Amino acid sequence: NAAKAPAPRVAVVLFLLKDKSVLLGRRRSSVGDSTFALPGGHLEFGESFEECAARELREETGLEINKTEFLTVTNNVFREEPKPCHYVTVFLRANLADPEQLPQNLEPEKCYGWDWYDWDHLPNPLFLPLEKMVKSGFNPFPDH
Ligand code: 8DG
Ligand code: MG
Ligand code: MG
Repeated sequence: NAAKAPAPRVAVVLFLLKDKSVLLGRRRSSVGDSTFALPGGHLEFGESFEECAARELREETGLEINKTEFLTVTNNVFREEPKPCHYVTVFLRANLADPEQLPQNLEPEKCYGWDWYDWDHLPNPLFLPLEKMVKSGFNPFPDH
């Protein structure tokens, strides 16, 4: 029944880079529960990828960014999750507008907390889309 078939959705997620670290939060969600993931969320009608990344990061952590750049896009089908879903996930990177600004856990019902993790010592388990990228050798830093 086509009317009931769920459609793929667009997600925008952000590698927020600070020195050799990235910002990750442990998810509280029906998708990838308790895994470490990037900040991000659903693209809203009319938004650019950059606007979406900045908005989601602000909503989730209070942080402000600059120098936002497109990195890549991946196709992610979550068949085995309690609520099966399909995301076309757009990955951007950015830097903190103010390197002194600290992340706040502004959506504690969706995240156990945010922290910086050294790229060479990422936590486990990573959210599957991120895990796949890391295993493939992907590196989000401009000068690696
Ligand atoms: P919103 O209501 O604020 O728009 O959405 P959200 O509650 O912030 O959604 P989300 O789960 O954080 O992100 C939407 C989807 O993006 C998520 O269900 C699957 C996909 N996604 C990936 N990789 C990542 C990632 O590393 N982090 C996040 N947050 N989402 C990701 O494919
Ligand atoms: Mg969100
Ligand atoms: Mg989110």
